[in-house]
Parts: sequence; C-alpha cells; structure tokens
Amino acid sequence: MGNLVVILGDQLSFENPALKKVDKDRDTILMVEVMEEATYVEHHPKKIAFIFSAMRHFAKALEEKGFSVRYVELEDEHNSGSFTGEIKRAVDDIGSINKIYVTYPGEYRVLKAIEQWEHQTGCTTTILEDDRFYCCIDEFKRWAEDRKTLRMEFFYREMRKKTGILMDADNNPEGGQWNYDHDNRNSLPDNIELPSRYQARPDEITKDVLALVERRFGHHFGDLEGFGFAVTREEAKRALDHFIKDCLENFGDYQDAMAQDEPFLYHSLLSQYINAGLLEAREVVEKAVQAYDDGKAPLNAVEGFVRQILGWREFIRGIYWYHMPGYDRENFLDATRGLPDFYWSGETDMNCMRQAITQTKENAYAHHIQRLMVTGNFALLCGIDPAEVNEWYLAVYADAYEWVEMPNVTGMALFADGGSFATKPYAAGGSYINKMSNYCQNCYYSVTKKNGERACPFNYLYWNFLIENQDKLKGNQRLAMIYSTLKRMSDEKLEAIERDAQRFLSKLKPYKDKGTD
Ligand code: FAD
Ligand code: DLZ
Ligand code: SF4
Repeated sequence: MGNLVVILGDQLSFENPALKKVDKDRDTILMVEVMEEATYVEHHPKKIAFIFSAMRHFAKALEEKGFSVRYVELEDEHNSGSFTGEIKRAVDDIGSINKIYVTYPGEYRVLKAIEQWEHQTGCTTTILEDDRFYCCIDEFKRWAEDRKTLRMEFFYREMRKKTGILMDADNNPEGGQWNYDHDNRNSLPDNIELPSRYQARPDEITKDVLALVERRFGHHFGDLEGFGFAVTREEAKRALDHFIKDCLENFGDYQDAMAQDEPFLYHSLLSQYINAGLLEAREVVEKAVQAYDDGKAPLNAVEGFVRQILGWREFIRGIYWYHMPGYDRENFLDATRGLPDFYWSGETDMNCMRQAITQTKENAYAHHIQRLMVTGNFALLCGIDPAEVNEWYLAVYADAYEWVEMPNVTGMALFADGGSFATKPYAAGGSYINKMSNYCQNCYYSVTKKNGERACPFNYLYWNFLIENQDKLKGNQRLAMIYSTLKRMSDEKLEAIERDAQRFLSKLKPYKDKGTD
C-alpha cells in the first residue's frame, strides 16, 4: 500500500514538507487543475495561466526526478472539478492508498475541505505545517495572545532578533535603526530611466495553457496577451537575480512612488513566485542581505525590502490565521455600497484609478501603494462593502490567496476590522496621491480644487468619510487633529462637502452583471 501526497497549486516547491514524506517506490503525488479553484472568484486569466503552467512544469520536474505523479488537467474527461472529488477519484482509481499527506493550505475554505478527506475516503489524512514561513501559525498566536494591540513593527523586531537578519555583532539592528521607512518616501524624479523588466518566453507547455485559459476563462476580467511570467523555479530565480541586480538599489527610495504609465518602478514583482512556491522567502531575503554586505545596495533599500517580507508578509499571514474564521465577515464601518462598475473596466475620469485598474487588467499586478492608496483608499472613502472589495482583490492579482489578500484588504485598506493592527484608517485626499505621483497632471479633475464639479473626488470624499464615520472614529487618538480641523469647518464648507459627495456617490454604478457580458 502506498500513500497519496497532494500538492496544491500554490505549493510548488521542492522543499514542500509533503514531498519529504514521499517514498518514490510506493507513493503517488496528486496535482489537479479544478474548476472550483479557477472560479470560486473569477481569477484574472493571467493568474490562472500562471498557476496552471507552473503546476504543469512542476509536475514534469517531479517526474524527471523519479516521482510518480498523477496530474489531472482541467479538461481531462473524468475531472470532477473539485479538490475533494479528485482526491476521492484518485483513492478509488489507485485502490491501495494507505494515508494522505498534504501541506497546510493558504485558505481557510480549503482547510475545511481537507478536514473532510479522511471521512470521505477512509484514509488517514495528515496536514503538515507549511515551513516556508519564518513564523509558524502557533508561534504567531502565542505572540499575539499576550498583546492588546498587534503592531507589525514590534513583530518585525522580534523576527529580526530571532533570525539575526540585519543584526550586528552586538545584536543591535544594522546601522543603529530598526526601520528606514522615512527614507523610503520619495516621488519619482522626471526623466529617470527605469530598468526594463524580466519577461520569460512561453514554451510549448505555457502555450497550451494559454490556449486553454483563453477558451475557458477568456471572459474573466484581465488580458492574457503579453504573458511573460516565470513558470519554473529556474525562471523565477532569474527574475530574482534581475531584481537584485537592476532594481534593489533604488527600491527603498521609490517604494511609495507612483508614475503615469509605469506599473513596476523598482518593485520586485516577486510576490506571486514566493506565494506559489517557486521562490523561498528565505532565499529572497538572503540575496537582498548579500547585496548589502557586498556594497551593492544601500541599507534603506535592503532594510525596506526585508521588512516587507520578514515583517509584513509574515505578520499578515499570522493575522489571517489568528482571526479566521470570522475575519471574512468583519465590517466595522458598516460599509454597504456595491463595488463600482469601473473596477472591472478601468473606465473612469479619475486618472489615478484608471491607471491602477487598467494596469491591473493588463498585468494582474499593481504595486503596494496603488493597491492601498488608490483603489483601496477609494473603496474605503466610498464605503464599499468589504466582501465585494475582497472578492475583487482576490480575483485580479496574480499573487492573491486569501491568507495574504484578506488582511491587506479588510485590515489595512478598509479598516473593516476596527483596527486590529492598523492604528488608523489609511484614508487620504488627493494631495497624497499628487505628492507621490504625477497622475494628477493628466486628470480630468483638479487636485487643488476642494469642491465643485471638477474638484478631485478624493478631496471631498475624504472629509465626507470622516463626517459619516465620526461616531466610530473620533475617539481615535491619531485622528484627533483631523477631527479638530473638521470641528472648525464652517457650515457652508460642510454643506459643500456633503453635497459634492452625495452627487458623486449617487452616480456610482454598482457592478451587478459581472462576467455575463
Ligand atoms: P515589493 O514591493 O517588491 O515587495 C517585496 C515583497 O514583500 C513582496 O513580493 C511581498 O512578498 C512582500 N510584501 C510587501 N508588502 C506586503 C504585504 N502588505 N503583505 C504581504 N506581503 C507583502 N500581496 C500579496 O502577495 N497578495 C495579495 O493578494 C495582496 N493583496 C494586497 C491587497 C491590498 C489592498 C494591499 C494594500 C496590499 C496587498 N498585498 C498583497 C501586498 C503588496 O501590495 C504586494 O505583496 C506587492 O505589491 C507585490 O508586489 P512586489 O512583489 O513587486 O512587491
Ligand atoms: C488559485 C488556484 C487556481 C486558479 N487553480 C488551482 C487549481 O486548479 N489547482 C490547485 O491545486 N490550485 C489552484 N489554485 C490555488 C488554490 O486555490 C490554492 O491552493 C488555495 O487557495 C489554497 O491555498
Ligand atoms: Fe486622482 Fe484626484 Fe489626482 Fe485625479 S486629481 S489623479 S482623481 S488624485
């Protein structure tokens, strides 16, 4: 009797703990392309193509190493369409399965399904810890349980101390400071030459997948043309080397910048590879630290980058599992408005929103500040239902899995958890976007106008948000100054804000017929 070792589409690593359980002579590895995963939200076609192609390449690499792989393609005749259906079918077909092994999934929904496998198949099912992370779920829980407030900065310091990363010989932070965030807020100078970005060339496997995705998911939001994602570990390592060599040096300075028609700037574009298992978070961090040790990148860049992975990424995952189940129903601000239709088309006069959404449509990517301070900020200011916002973010980004998407949306962008880790809502008017980008120069609206037809909507929506949510927010110490400014506003000014906001909000068309055109 052999075992069945299941590898999910975001666990494509040779370090996957489930793989270490495999006896090559007896056991079968199962990988499945299933409709349920491809459609539980309408994923961007590039995201589906990335996952299917990376899965097919990984299965091939496993076979080349002598593993026995049962790979079920989406259009295989007997494909039942779900993880559980395919586990049952594999157990029945193979006929002599003893145990099932799988590594901890990235979504609560999938965990609940896996917990049924034993009952459904009669095979003992073991869920193994996902050791791709620096901090395991229980360790985070222990850290969180002792605290009234959960702050990424304190967690990050613990992780630095625990790992010794960017720590000097006396166990002090390298350079004397924990955090160089204040050096990472420059806007992009005019005429700066940005590096061209690594693009992989689709091989025959990827071309087959692209044709499949076009046929079956071509109606989902997002472009398939220009697919150039890495789909193997070798290609992902090339993307990492390219980032370290050509981008890391400037990563820190322009981390928060945005620029017209420039979707990538100096960002790493590595999240989808780390999340899917093609790269290990540890190797990415080690390469960045090595560049600092070799004098090839400054401390503000390397610390800023390490903080994103060793700090934010680990913290966000801890938050997800700490708060699940139930985190998906959080709606502290009682936001109920439907997601506006232009989130699914990019057709809006607001240039910043148009840029972020059309780039998302083209690339299944937008960088952090676009996600947080443009599309996220707009959804926050307009009071969009968190469930609809979460669905959008989960669908449109190639790096999106619920463990990482949901805390970023619910907790960071929307303050829908009432501030379980954000000290205040990331709400901002147009002047923030204008400071960090050149978007406003190309906009129908005027960022300097506060009220009226052509005034930047972010300006009056910002104040309207503070007015509408004052019962819930005015006690927040970090908003005390802004609420005292609001208190001093004339009735005339307040009326103009509310009038403009109501006019603007009443024209928003919620998206109702998603995917049916
Ligand atoms: P870089 O800017 O180069 O950053 C380096 C790495 O740090 C990333 O590759 C990523 O692994 C990590 N990182 C940075 N910030 C975060 C963060 N807040 N949470 C977790 N990891 C982080 N990231 C996802 O991986 N999947 C998501 O679904 C996702 N949804 C988001 C939704 C919103 C509303 C916001 C505000 C952020 C979201 N992020 C998400 C975090 C972040 O925006 C992306 O990780 C980043 O933009 C990916 O691009 P990059 O690889 O070029 O990142
Ligand atoms: C996102 C995704 C998609 C689109 N398709 C598949 C698939 O067909 N097979 C698979 O194993 N995984 C897929 N995934 C990733 C899963 O949704 C992911 O493993 C879960 O979200 C759990 O983290
Ligand atoms: Fe965005 Fe307002 Fe600037 Fe237009 S003016 S780009 S809507 S911030």
